[in-house]
Amino acid sequence: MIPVHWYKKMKKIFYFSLFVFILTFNLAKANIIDSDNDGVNDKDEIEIYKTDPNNPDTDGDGYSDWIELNNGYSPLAPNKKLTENDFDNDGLSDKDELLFHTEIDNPDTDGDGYSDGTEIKNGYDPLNKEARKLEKLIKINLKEQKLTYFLGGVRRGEFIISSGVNNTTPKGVFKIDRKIKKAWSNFGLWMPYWMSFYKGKYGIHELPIWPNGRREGVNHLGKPASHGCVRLGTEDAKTLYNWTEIGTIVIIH
Ligand SMILES: [Ca+2]
Ligand SMILES: [Ca+2]
Ligand SMILES: [Ca+2]
Ligand SMILES: [Ca+2]
Repeated sequence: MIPVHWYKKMKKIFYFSLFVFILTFNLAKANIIDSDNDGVNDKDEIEIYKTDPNNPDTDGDGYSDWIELNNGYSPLAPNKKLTENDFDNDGLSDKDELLFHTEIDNPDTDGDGYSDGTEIKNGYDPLNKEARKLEKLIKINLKEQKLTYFLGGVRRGEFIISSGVNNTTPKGVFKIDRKIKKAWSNFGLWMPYWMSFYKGKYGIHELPIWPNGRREGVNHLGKPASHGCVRLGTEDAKTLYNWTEIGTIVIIH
């Protein structure tokens, strides 16, 4: 005969297993369930996109949530792209919120008192209460003559460059070690927004200016023309200069 306490124990185990099974089953179901049949599952609608899981066209503009999301439009605002909409008014577009995994309907995802937009603008992790910075990275593709920069692995922009002729731009992994707003070159011209990545020898800077005010290499953007530095167009150089920090990694390939 089975002792009573054993019987009770078995009964407990059975009900607990049943509970775990039902829970797992429901969680799995929630992942695939799509109540309004718009192609976006309920879990993602609720947790990520903040759309109505029971309405295939949340913003009522005639396009389903799925169509909008897959074409770069906001399902929360008629006729607005994800890049143009800022649902929670935190200074970060809905597109960026999705890329950085912050909450579209919460202006301060990590609750540290700084908005998601402010954190990204200043290079901080919007998902961490601690004042932790996200990694900044500049990638330079010599073959394509393009510079791309990333924050926390998210691409923030891309510019056309003009690198050194005859493979004079060094390849490898470097770090920005110096920033000078207007540097003087040994070749007798100014290099605005100069950022050295090779002990002051090579850098990224704006198209140089001769002492008489003439801009050098305007027509050469997109092809190698320098002595080894990486040149950028006027607005681009300023944008990158203001974004980059000493220590920002530069990968040249
Ligand atoms: Ca749905
Ligand atoms: Ca819609
Ligand atoms: Ca937000
Ligand atoms: Ca925050």
